Amino acid sequence: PQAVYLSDYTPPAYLVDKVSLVFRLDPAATRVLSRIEFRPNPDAAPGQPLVLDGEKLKLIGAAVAGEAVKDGDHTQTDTGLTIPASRLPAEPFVFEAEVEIDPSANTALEGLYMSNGMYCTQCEAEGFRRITYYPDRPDVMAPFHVRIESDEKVLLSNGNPGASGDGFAEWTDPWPKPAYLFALVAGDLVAAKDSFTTRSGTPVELGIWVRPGDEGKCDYALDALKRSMKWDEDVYGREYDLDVFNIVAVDDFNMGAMENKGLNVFNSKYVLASPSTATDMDYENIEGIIAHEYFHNWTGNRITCRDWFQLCLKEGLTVFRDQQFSGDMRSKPVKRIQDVLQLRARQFREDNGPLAHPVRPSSYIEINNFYTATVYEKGAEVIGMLKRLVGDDGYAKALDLYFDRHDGDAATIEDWLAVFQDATGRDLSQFGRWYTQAGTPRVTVTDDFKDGTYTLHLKQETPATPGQPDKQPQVIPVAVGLLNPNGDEVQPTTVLELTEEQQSFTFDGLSAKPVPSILRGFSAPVILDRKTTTEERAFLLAHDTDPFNKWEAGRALAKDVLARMVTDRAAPGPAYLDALERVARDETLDPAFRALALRLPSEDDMAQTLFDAGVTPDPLAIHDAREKLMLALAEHLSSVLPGLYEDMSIPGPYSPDSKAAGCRALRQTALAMMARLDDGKTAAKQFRDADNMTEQLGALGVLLSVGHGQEELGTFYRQWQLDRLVIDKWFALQSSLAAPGKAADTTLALTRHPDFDWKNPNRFRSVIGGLATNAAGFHDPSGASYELVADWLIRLDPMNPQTTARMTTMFETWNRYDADRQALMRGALQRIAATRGLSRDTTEMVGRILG
Ligand code: HT7
Ligand code: ZN
Repeated sequence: PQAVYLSDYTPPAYLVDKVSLVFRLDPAATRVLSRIEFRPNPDAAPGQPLVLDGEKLKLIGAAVAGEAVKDGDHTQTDTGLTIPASRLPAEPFVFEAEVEIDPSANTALEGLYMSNGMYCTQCEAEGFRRITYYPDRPDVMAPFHVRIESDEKVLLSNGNPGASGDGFAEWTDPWPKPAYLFALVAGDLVAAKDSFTTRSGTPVELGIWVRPGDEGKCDYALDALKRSMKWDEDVYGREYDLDVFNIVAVDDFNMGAMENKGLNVFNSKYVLASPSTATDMDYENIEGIIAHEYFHNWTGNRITCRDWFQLCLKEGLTVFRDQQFSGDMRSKPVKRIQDVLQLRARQFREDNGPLAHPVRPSSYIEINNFYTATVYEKGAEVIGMLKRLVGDDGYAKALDLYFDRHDGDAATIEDWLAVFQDATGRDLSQFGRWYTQAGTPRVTVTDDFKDGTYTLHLKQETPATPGQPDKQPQVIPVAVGLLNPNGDEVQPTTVLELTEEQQSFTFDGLSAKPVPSILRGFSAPVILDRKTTTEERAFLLAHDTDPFNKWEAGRALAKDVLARMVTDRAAPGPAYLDALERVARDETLDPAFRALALRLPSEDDMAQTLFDAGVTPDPLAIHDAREKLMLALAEHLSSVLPGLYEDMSIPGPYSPDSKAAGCRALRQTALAMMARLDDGKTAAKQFRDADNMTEQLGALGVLLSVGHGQEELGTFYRQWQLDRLVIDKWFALQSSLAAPGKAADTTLALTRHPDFDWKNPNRFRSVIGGLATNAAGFHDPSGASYELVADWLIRLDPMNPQTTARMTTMFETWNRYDADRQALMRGALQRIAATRGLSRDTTEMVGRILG
């Protein structure tokens, strides 16, 4: 397959002034009639052919300027239609076409497809070309008029509703948009409705469209939507711009959700919630994803990307905005810790392996493979650093300028950086390397203290990554504070700007050598390397005023202890256990923070940590050590846990608010430890008594992790067998928590369960993806799990290349492990690669992972 290069970008030869579409819906033979008003682009070379993308379309007929396009007048291939310049008027002209498509055969879920009998579209990144012939690139923006003809009860598209009647509905979207934001939904749907009045007084009708019976599960999503709309007005000054905002929940979806203009389409998992079926984590995800897609209305839709290399322009910024929102709605420190945990688990993992790529990649084969943690999460971190460097006021000015200058544009990262330069006067040329250099910088810190002056010596190094052997120094904002040996802060947070390979920074007038708190708030997405003692870490855990670094100190302690348990079979020492006991007992700390501080690092995190330290990780030894540490901690905290468990129980009906969720998180942490002491008795009772999914599922997970819960699994299944989203959890729990030696067999058995509907991405991810989160089970030395996963990826690929390709990342860490496991993993990957007819998506991913 052919790669696409950023350096090859050329502007479109023709621009579009207006698109009119008619859909005559039929499951197997939908007709799409298009009328597209083209005009030559004054910024492109004149006299070019009209190149239209189109895939899996049956062309019924086409015309240019009212004249039918005949055979010989055009070239038609598997990927599109080209009409030579000689056949085109020099002036603006109308292109018309009629095509036929088969939504019922569309299992890839790109373009127009059917999900549970309902019509649905997914056009990002390049799905519109499966709907009709069109210049399917984000820098071609146009207003759309859509007429849907169908007997389905509800007919929806982008923009504002127009005429409707028996068997038809029309929609007009006045805002020019790229084709990837097009959406159409038709089916037997009902809406949960509400309204929002913008700050300038315009009423907006809100609708969440779901299958009949699910309308009672939309309250939280609607509330999150209204809070998002208000927040974007208050914090970014951005108002909504249509009369309606609709969201549709669908069961078959490759990703989380999609920000189509005025008609978001969501994976039902991120919309539907009731206390008895959704966990606290589900509620939090719903809030964050509703906000994310809504915020795209300005950062993505009104200002879109010039080309797909600029994906981080909309995704990094929108993730940053949704993280800010969730921090404002909940607890900022807790949100920051959660985001960093996720960044390290997903993005650092990616950056450390064969799939490492810059936040703005410079080439791709299949763009769907670049919706990555690096583009999204590191992209958000880069914006966080910019904000830190230019300050809150500078950031606000730059964003105002961005919206003023680029509204209606398809913009680039250069445009983005230029608004910061112009708004703040700061030269950002070196900062731009964050967008072009892959890899996680390692910042090594040493210090000295002499005559009242404390000096920090910082050194940065970014490892080689695929295609990028040499790295230049980056601008790294390192937020630092200093504490006196008695625990008082003597230097409040200040930001050091590390721009060279090595730099020293001094602090004068100190009476004693301070304890430094470095990289406060995780001020840059780097690995901090500093030799410290257990005592110093325990000191920071007790005294640091920066909540992130307070948590980080406990985390580092746990990692040290676990690493020594794995490598030297050392028992956990009292310094760690006592420090955690202080956290467990400290009622001044937010319960959600305490839950995070008491949670042990994941097995995958430990594997990466050991690998970074030059040790080949043994997943079974890590699992064992983690289990032992959990037991040691449980024993050490045995006098605290029952009280904690009781204190954190909340009387009254379930509420998903963050305070209550924090208490439940701490209660769950206590329960998991207690199960190591009481053989799961408390968990079994909680399972029986639970009146909400957080506590029911939490108890079941704990039971499984201590080798019980078989009976409860049956009870749970019987209770929830008609609820797809809950049964997804039931599947995921079993593959992710199966005991190491049993994971492959358990997962194999799950794939034979009558409810294993493998064509549904959520179900496939629950079962097969669940196995990947079970590090010790996935890396079983026999290679059985690798083979099982490979079998299923090979099977899924012809149906759904996008989800298959994404799931090959289960193997991205192969180079961390011992020679036997490496050979087994590479063998599984090679078997996938050798599959005849393998999709372009999966071929690219497997090729990159194998290197
Ligand atoms: N912008 C959306 C990305 C997305 C997507 C991309 C490729 C294939 C399917 C997809 N579904 C949604 C989601 C977002 O980031 O907001
Ligand atoms: Zn997004």
